[in-house]
Amino acid sequence: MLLEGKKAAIFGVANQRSIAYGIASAFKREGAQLCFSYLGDALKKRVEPISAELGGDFTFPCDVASDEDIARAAELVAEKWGKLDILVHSVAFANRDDLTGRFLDTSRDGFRLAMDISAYSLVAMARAFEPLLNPGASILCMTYYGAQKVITNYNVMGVAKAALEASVRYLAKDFGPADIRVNAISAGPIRTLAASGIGDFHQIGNIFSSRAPKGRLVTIEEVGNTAAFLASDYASGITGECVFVDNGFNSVAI
Ligand code: NAD
Ligand code: 0WE
Repeated sequence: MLLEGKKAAIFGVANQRSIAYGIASAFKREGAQLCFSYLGDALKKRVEPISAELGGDFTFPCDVASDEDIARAAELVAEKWGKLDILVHSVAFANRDDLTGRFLDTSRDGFRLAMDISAYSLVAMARAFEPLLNPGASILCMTYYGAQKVITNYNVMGVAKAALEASVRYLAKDFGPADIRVNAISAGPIRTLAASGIGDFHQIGNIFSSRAPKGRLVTIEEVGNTAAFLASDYASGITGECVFVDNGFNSVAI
């Protein structure tokens, strides 16, 4: 088992279709101990049974827009476990109105919200958990190709993911001397709650499947398996990296 004896905190499970659920399942299979955050009481009811199913040790509330919440989460993990080996950030949010039409029309508040929850929160979490992270620890986050190329309607989220990917590189530099790695996984489109919240996932899925070398969507299991590798000691030479799990989509031009 790749992750035996490692303790992982997972942020971003909403339901069994969440990418974070695919990651947690793979971690569980590979022998990791798990704990889960949830956003608000509405999601507590969903996350607790999932934690029970995957043998999680505990769950805790955390709105990543709140430094207090993040500090409390780090205190709780320190209390329960002492140390941590894996931190998973699988969280994003922008106003629905900002994920359609012209990027040009993004308001200051909409831009700030998307950047805060989808990009800055990784920096805030990394700093709060820094004292807990063991040598050999791994920080992972989720990104999307819209950070690197224009994807219609992804708009302010593309800009936030570009900031997230750059943050991964700067964090990797800061954490490198402590033997702590920071990486991003760029997943192809997957029909999760967040993806269903956008207009035409069907069309995006069809375009993706027809252009991707493997001719189909990726699954949360495939993302989970890559996350397990990146969190494992086999990936000890990989940091500041963005690994595509997209069936080859990004490598094709025509
Ligand atoms: P999801 O809806 O299952 O997960 C998104 C999570 O973000 C939810 O658990 C939600 O509670 C959490 N969240 C939102 N605002 C938050 C806040 N303020 N504080 C704490 N948590 C908050 O959807 P998903 O597709 O699994 O998304 C997970 C990650 O994967 C996101 O970063 C997303 O951008 C990324 N991603 C998704 C796809 C896709 O097509 N689904 C592709 C590439 C990358
Ligand atoms: O990162 C994402 C989705 C992130 C997201 C989704 C929502 C929907 C509901 C952030 N904020 C919100 N806010 C809401 O109110 N993905 C990679 C999935 C996604 O989103 C798109 C995509 C794909 C793929 C938006 C436009 C075009 C393609």
